[in-house]
Amino acid sequence: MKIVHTEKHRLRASKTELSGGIFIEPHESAQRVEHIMAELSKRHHTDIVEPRDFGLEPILRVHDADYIAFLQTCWTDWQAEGFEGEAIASTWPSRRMTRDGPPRNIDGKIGYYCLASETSISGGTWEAAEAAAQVALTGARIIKDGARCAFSLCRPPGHHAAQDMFGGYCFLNNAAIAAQSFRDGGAKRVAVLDVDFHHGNGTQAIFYDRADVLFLSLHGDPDDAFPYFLGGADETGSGPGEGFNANYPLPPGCSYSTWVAALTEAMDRITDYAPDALVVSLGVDTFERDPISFFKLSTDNFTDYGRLLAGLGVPTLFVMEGGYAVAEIGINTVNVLEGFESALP
Ligand code: SP5
Ligand code: ZN
Repeated sequence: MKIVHTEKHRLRASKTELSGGIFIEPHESAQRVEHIMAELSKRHHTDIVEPRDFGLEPILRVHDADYIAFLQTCWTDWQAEGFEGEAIASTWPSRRMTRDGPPRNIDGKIGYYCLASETSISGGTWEAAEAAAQVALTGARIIKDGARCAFSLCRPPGHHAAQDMFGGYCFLNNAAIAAQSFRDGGAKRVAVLDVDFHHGNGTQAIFYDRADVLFLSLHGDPDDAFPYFLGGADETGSGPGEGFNANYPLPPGCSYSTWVAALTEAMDRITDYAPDALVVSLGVDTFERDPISFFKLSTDNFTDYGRLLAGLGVPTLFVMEGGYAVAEIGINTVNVLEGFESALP
């Protein structure tokens, strides 16, 4: 399958992640992509293409213009304020604070547009995020042009980013931007299946009131896992989107058999929906040795579910999301892709 990749991911080079009250080296690092690229090369996947530039228009179909302007200027504004460290939110419009809209000061503004403080913004973050969105759009284009599947090796990831919020290592919702581009390219129905360990709160929020994009997510129960405040099984969509959102929260220690039972249910929902295209938010942080997650998938399990996904018979775009067991991220990711390809007719 064609793999879309750009070295511009390296521009996302934040030095800090706020974790357990201290600053650590970010889990979401350039090494992740290096390991995936090395494994692709080792296993002779050589059909690697650069992203095309589709401009801002398809990004603005998903994200608010004021949010994009914030991302573009955040780092400059933060530095102009005289702060020494990376840009990190500390004050939010939380319950019982009723102001609507962003304040002028960047320290307030970043809280307005932020959903989790582990993610800091530094020079190059916008440029890398924008390039990752183009990687997703290029993958969608390859499928619109007739391919059965493609892999968009996006970094930074995207599924936590909502219309106007960043966090969870995400800035632009690459999978949602790709899904919307399928719709704008004439697809009647698009399904987004999120198999990252974490709930895809951003993707859910973006499509929650719409019936033309079915969102399904398997993830650590938000009672126990980030992003905590969305991802319950009772969230089924709103208005015209009622019935087009499906969450499968799963418990700590979740085995592959439990996980794949939920996947099978989700796949049945996709089959009933009969989408013209499928976007898979592919996080491999479901791995048993992932440092921030609590599922128990083995390396072989990734191959197995890759095979199952091919059985849906829908043109499929894989969009890279999370996965922080860096030494195994390449093996697990390529296993999904090879499992998928091995089961194609
Ligand atoms: C794209 C993606 O996978 N984003 C994940 C963002 C997770 N951010 C919060 C991480 C908090 C992890 N704390 C768990 C400590 C386990 N020792
Ligand atoms: Zn994740």
